[in-house]
Amino acid sequence: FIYHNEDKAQKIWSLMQTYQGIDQKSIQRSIVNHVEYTLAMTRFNFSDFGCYQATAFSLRDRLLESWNDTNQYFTTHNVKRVYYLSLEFLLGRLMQNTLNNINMEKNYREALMDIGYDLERLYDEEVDPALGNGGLGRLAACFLDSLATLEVPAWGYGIRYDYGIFKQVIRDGYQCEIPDFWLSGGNPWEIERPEVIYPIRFYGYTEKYEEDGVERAQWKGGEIVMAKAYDTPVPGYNTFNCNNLRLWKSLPAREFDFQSFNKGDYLSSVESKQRAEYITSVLYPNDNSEEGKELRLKQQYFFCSATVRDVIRRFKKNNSDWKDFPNKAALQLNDTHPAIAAVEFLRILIDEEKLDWGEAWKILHSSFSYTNHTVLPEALETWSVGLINHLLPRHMELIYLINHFFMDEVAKKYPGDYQRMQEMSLIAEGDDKKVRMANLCILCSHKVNGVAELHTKLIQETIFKRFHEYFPNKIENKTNGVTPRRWIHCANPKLSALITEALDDSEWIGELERVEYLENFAEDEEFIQKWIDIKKQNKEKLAAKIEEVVGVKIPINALYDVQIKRIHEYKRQLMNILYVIHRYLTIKDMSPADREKVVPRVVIIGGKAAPGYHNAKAIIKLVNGVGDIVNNDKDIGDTLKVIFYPNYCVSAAQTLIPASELSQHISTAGMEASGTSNMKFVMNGCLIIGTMDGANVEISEEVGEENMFIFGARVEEVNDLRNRLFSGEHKPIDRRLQRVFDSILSGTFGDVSIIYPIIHNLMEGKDYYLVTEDFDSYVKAQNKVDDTYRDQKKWNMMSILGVSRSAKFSSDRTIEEYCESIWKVDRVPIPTPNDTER
Ligand code: GPK
Repeated sequence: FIYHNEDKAQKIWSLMQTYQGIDQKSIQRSIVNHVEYTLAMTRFNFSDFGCYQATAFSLRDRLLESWNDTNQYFTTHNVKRVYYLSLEFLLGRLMQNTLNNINMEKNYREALMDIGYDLERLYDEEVDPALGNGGLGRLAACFLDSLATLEVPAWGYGIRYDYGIFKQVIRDGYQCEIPDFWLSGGNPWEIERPEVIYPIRFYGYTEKYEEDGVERAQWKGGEIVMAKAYDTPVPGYNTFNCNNLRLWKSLPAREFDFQSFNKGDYLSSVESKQRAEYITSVLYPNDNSEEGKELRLKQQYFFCSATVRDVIRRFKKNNSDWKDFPNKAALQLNDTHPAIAAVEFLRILIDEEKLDWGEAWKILHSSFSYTNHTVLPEALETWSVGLINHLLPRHMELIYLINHFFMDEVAKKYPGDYQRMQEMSLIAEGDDKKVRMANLCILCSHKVNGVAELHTKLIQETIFKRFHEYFPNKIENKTNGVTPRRWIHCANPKLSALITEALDDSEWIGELERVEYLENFAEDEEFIQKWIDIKKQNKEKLAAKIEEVVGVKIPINALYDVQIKRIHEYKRQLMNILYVIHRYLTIKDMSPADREKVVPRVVIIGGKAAPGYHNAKAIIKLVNGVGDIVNNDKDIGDTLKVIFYPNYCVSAAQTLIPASELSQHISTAGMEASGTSNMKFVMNGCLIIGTMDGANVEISEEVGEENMFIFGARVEEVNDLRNRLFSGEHKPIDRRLQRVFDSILSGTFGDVSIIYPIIHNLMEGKDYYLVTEDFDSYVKAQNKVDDTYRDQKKWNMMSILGVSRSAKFSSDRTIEEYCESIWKVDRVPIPTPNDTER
């Protein structure tokens, strides 16, 4: 809206209190105003939850100031922007992170204290927004923090699911899933944008017509659903820049279905409208596997179409030449989930903007790029041609066209090599033809990346081998990272303060390279003592939490050994619990005097299983069964405790990681693309027991193999070992492991029936994940853990060295690399309002 009348513009300007004040009175007034005017509660008596909400609204006000200034600035300077498209953003709670990023935690704590509220308690009032499954979604959230911190103009785009990842509760040792309607208490962080709304088409048909001698196509008919935008401001650390996360919600189109209305079927016409809202209702709870449901494809197209339209609208506001598009926008596909965005973009350029194929393809190809997160075949998305054709008929035509041109090229380069053509085709032939979404993404992108060095090498040499030969400069590595703001500074404030004290300033929070200097303290007795004290306090906090949620009292003077991640056979939580049983049986055999010499351990395992993943659920049941027996065994006492930590989520991680001393990253080599929690643990002074897989390899390069507990088959050995096992040539089962199997199968740890098939397979050599193969070397590594822990000085030195050498794993480093070699975008710091304006 433009004020044509200067006078009115002046008046409005003078009405605005330009920026919120940062003094105590202003903070308090803003909070209390929100209590009364936004929440309509009485300002004389409001609950912790009310106070949390009002505080969040007062923070949102501040974020909106910088959000508006940032976007205004980006628009007037017509800068290049990054668009991160992801079906998942696992944000975690926002209040503490916001306060720290805008450097207001102290001011707010004191202002709240002064009116009788404890900020730390308010943090616990916040729901944990969990619009993601695991690593992939959390990576997107860390990237948002780093993008804003590095002052890169960037927006995240995704879906505003009504239901995030389910809540896990354990009943009789079994996982139960409870729907997570996270919006029931309202969401003070978001801004609804009723004016940012796009119609999205499904089904229908394509119509061909001729225009100026050119054959054109148009997609028509079908049904229309509306996409409405909800924005969440994303403040950077120590900058006035504020980026945006735009999430789409589906709504019915406004027009009424007069057909059924006339038939007098009013209620059923409302019902059919309601189906529109269903699209964004729930996040699919699968991690590293696809389900192939039509509704999921609808979600993908729905959010991609709205996003592409929004991006194009923003581009057109300032630009008139399509050739400039790649200089103004970089679209990153987080896995293949948003792959259809590329086809939608092409469709708009060709059918609506009337560009010719060559031009459109070039623009698409120079602005899109794609990240692969897994080599697991069950996670590589394919969609049946029939389904795409039904839901998105024009897109299916375009996919065939893309494939047609590409296959022509391949045929020219490799005449007669039909095998190669078949492998590289976008279409997997067969009774039920499928579109291979990864192939589509590779073709449409100028860059493709893996998420750790080993993983990138594997995709180059295995699943994308043909593409790597064909486009030798396309596939490159971008090792993952995590944000030190959330994962050190917020999660472990005591450690953060100690680092700041040692380095004599806090700049390391924005430049993690600076922690290198901590190396000088690795043998400093006084420093080590402080280091130990902090870990102890974090362990006490965790122990209290575990007593509260699980009802088990755990000792403080034990080694806290933690494995927290989605439950998956390749991650081998099973190997962990089999070892725990071995440890239990060993301690049971000991004399009381020998038991005294055992290093006491608390083993904590946490993670959700996809609701349909039976083997993963069986493993959860076994862990709970072992806990029940071990934790109540008088012979064992405090030498071993086994905890299944229920409902593992971002906020649980923020308590668990700072309290951990040993963490397990024990996937079969070659199967974990990167892992990101391994990085968080190292940053919190935790040692790693792990295989040479994913980012563990690079962690060992940085911190030194001598400062980790590395074991197990290497990636080059896995195929041979597996073949040998499956051909029946396996060695006899390790006798310790056999004893563990016997004790499980005799019912020591509860119901045998659901775990039986898994154990039975292992005994038969049907051991795809090499649990039996790696067991011996795992036990040896565990023994080394115990020996090292006995030497507390050594242990803590390793811990300090780990932190001081963790800088590579900051997502700031990762994002800098993406900016440099994939997105070609610059930092754009926006001017900071000076204090007189405040
Ligand atoms: C990979 F393919 C997938 C998936 O569907 N979900 C998911 O979380 C993870 N991932 C990998 O398993 C991790 O190794 C990796 O660190 C993470 O993505 C981020 O790249």
